[in-house]
Amino acid sequence: MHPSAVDGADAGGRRHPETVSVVIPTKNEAANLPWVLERMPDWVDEILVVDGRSTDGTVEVARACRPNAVIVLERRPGKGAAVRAGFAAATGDIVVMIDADGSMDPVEIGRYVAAIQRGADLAKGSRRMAGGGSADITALRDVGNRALLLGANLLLGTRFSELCYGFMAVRRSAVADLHLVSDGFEIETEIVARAVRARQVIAEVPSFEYPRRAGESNLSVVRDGLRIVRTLFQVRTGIGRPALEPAADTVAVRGGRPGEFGGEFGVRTRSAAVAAIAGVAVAAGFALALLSAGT
Ligand SMILES: Nc1nc2c(ncn2[C@@H]2O[C@H](COP(=O)(O)OP(=O)(O)O)[C@@H](O)[C@H]2O)c(=O)[nH]1
Ligand SMILES: [Mg+2]
Repeated sequence: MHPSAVDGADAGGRRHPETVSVVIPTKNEAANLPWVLERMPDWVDEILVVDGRSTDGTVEVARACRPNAVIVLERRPGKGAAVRAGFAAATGDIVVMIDADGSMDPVEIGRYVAAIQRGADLAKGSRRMAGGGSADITALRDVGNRALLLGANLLLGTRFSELCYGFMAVRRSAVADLHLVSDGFEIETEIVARAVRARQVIAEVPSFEYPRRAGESNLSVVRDGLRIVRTLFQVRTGIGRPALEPAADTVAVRGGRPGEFGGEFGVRTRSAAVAAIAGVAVAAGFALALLSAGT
């Protein structure tokens, strides 16, 4: 449990301190996982390593570093499938997801947990707000990310500073309302988009992204970028995905600076027609961004 819960500073007024689970998707991360596990705050209650059939001994390394880590073997391939399996297996009140490649520092986990304890259902990391940053992002990814962020904000009627970043925390009791179905790297976008549609309270917290410590990224900018566009469009329109309740007129989204949420603002969501036009614009914008970046 997070120290603030021990102090009785739990903003929700809950009587029991809340427990924290950390879900780590891994695909051949034996060289990086020890760094991540060593830097895990000691108040984390449960660590779940969701392995994608690694062939480099990742599971053995996890067991050696943390004998009591829960090892979940992914049934279908993909980071999204792994994250969903981790969420399903986690038992903590608050569930944090973090990459295993050393690009995200577990020391930051306290920020995410604190945001949930202050009332957010979803706390999402942002490299683009004060106190955050990236030493990892390539020019191509930066352009693609900006295009997707712009599109997501247009489609969802939000003002997020970040979209495609996998350091997040959720209140476990709110996960079922998201009806997540993604198998791939579009999972992060799906979590955010569905949280907006489910009118959950969303907080952004600053995060610094380091270079992957060893090995290569599993992400393909074009393939996964297009999956993200499709996910945004599907979640927004309900076409091609399990339907959600129609979104209400307004969603509450909270931005924030380190140590606070900042102002809360209600944002009107747009009509389906505007969303469809925005969707086409997003796809075109993303394609143009990729072309101009020279792929
Ligand atoms: N279980 C599982 N984990 C995956 C899979 N693909 C990627 N990951 C993990 O997801 C995290 C992010 O993947 P990474 O390749 O670093 O993508 P990037 O950060 O977007 O470049 C890392 O911890 C990977 O090991 C997969 O198919 N299955
Ligand atoms: Mg990475």
